[in-house]
Amino acid sequence: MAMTNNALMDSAHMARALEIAERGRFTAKPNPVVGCLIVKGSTVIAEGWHERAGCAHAEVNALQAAGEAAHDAQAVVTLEPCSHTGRTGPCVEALISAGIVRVAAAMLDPNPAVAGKGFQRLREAGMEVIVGVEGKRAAALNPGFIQRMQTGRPRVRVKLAASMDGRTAASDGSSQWISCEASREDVHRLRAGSCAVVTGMGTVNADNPRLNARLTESIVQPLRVIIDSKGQLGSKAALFDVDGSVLVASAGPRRDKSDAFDSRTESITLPDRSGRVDLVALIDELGRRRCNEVLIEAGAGLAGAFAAAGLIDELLIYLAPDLLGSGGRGMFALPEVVSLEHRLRFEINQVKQLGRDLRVSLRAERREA
Ligand code: AOF
Ligand code: ZN
Repeated sequence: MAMTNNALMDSAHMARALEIAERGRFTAKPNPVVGCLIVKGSTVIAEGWHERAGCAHAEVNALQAAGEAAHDAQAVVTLEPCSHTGRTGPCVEALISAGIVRVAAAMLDPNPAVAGKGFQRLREAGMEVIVGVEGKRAAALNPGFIQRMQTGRPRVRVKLAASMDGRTAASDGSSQWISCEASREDVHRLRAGSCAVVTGMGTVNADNPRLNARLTESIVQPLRVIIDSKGQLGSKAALFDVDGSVLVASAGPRRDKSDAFDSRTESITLPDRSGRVDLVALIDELGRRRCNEVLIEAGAGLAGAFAAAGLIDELLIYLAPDLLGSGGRGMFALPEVVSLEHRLRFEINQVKQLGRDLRVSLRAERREA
């Protein structure tokens, strides 16, 4: 069926609302990114987006920019306007009192505190409400938020950098830098868009990373999580040289009890039956801490453990067009995979060239029901 003029206009406006929502990518977490336009006919009167959790929502920012002109206008918004009083007041009431007559929204807010109640309130107030404009694209803006709201668990992404022959280090252990500048900057964008970045003690000992996101844009830094089963992490690690919180997950007491962490570091104990950190319990804990996107940046041991536990939603592999030879370190320790029938199956989601590297995005193969 051909799209009506209204539908075409809604789609065009929504494309712009989706674009401005992206501006909150590194700062809105753990809230979703949201964009909103106030329009009259084909004219955009004002734009707003959600910049920071705890601050004004997209609709309120757009209404404020529109001022009196919002009267009799329409709102185009990438997410259902909220009906609850959280850290800020309900957007539906702001839209109603500003005199908005029609709302075109991309999708329902999966937050159970809203989930349809926003649309209901707008309709009760006599507004025309259209839902589903560019819905797929809007859902793709906030996959981690949607997953956490629906399941309590964050979206888990594992990132690895390797040579074309799948080695993460040469046989002497040297690994800096396998990937090119463009890939490394991309990883900083991944970190900046994540609520938590997770690594293991193997990586801390080998690379002494800071694990923060280093870009020129304004960033709410991710929580840095260290999986330290044996309680070996020392307070002199480079992690502690930069701003941002650290969560240390271990399976038992710390080795050196005299070496205290500073006040922005929290320790938790989550042992599994074999004396290692229980990864499922850790991911659940990060969900409780309102993490939408969790990025795992680890070596073969931990990456293999996440894969074997079936915890990976997306695998991002940065491949440099170089060979490091079969003596180099592999990407996943998977001792359970001894035969082809045990292989862990993924499917290709996206392939992109970054500088001289390839970034391959994989997701777990969907099993047919
Ligand atoms: C909107 N517009 O721009 C955003 C919404 O803690 P609060 O008060 O900021 O509320 C956060 C919740 O509000 C969040 O979980 C989601 O359901 C919704 N986000 N809603 O109408 C926005 N960011
Ligand atoms: Zn709101």
